[in-house]
Amino acid sequence: MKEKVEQLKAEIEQFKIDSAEAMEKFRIAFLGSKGAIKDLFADLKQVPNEEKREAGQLVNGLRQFAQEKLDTQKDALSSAQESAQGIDVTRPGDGILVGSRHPLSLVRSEIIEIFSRVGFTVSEGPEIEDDWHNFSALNFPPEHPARDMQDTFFIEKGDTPESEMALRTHTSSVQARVMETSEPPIRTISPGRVYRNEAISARAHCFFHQVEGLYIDTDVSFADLKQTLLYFAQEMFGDKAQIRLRPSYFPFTEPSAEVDVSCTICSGKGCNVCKYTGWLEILGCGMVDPNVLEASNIDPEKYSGFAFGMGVERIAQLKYRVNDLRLYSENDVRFLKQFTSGM
Ligand code: 2U9
Repeated sequence: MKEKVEQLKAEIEQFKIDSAEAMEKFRIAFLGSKGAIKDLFADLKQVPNEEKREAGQLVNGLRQFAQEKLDTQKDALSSAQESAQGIDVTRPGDGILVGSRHPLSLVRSEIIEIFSRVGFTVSEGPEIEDDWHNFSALNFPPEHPARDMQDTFFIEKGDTPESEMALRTHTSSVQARVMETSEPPIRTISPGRVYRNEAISARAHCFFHQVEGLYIDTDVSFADLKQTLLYFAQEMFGDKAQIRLRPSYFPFTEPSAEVDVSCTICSGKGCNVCKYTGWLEILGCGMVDPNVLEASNIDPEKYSGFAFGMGVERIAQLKYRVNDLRLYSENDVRFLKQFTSGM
């Protein structure tokens, strides 16, 4: 057995592996299922018991020797092939580009996260909406300018307002649907894309993103609204943020207000971002108009509610200092790669 092993070892040493074919021949001759080393293992059966251990070690060592030669030659052969093809195997690899999340996605997720912590669920609905859910159920009078071709993209112009279909102009339409199908208490936000018939500029776009919120229950008051919005502003802009409300008008809320946050740059002292007022407008809000509750068969004598709405682009503009709305939809990687995939 010892002599056979020595002889095979010499043959293995002398075997020249200089091509892929030679390598395969080597593998078959020595390591294959019908190869010389397999035969040696079979011969072990005839070896007397007291010599089996030593003989077994010899044959195992030989197999390892042949395998190592095969592996080394394999590496040498592929490096030789690569350098023959002009490949520099020592060159560092190209970095893998990892994408980042879009700033609007980051801000939308953050808004959702903030309101989920105080019990708001997320509702979604169609982008092509009927007149009832986009306008009538929300107390828009028939002659309201938003119902005009100038302001809204109509998909189907009908003979009557009821038969018209349009791209939704706000996500309040989603909440009109929620009110129809669920009983109070309702506490929901609806994030989504909305469309307005506007000329595209740095300050206006024909589509943008909103998060609208709705809370309906017994005894919901304006104080609940103010506290919810203060909580939101401090979570979004830091715990020193303050808010102020200015009276306003929306068809679906009464009373209505616009909400400003203390300037995120100068903390209210006055700077060119807040035009030296110390305040930045962030959202609109109000108590749900009783007509809106009634339109969805919710008893305004029993229930009251507050609602609010904000533009995601506006919040992202304040958080990331983006001063041109068009940047959000141009897909310029120089813009997009500045945002880390933090969330
Ligand atoms: C229902 C009833 C009332 C949602 C509201 C606003 C005020 C508001 C704008 C902010 C900037 C939209 O993106 S924006 O142009 N929104 O000012 N939205 S109250 O009121 C509702 C919602 C649903 C059923």
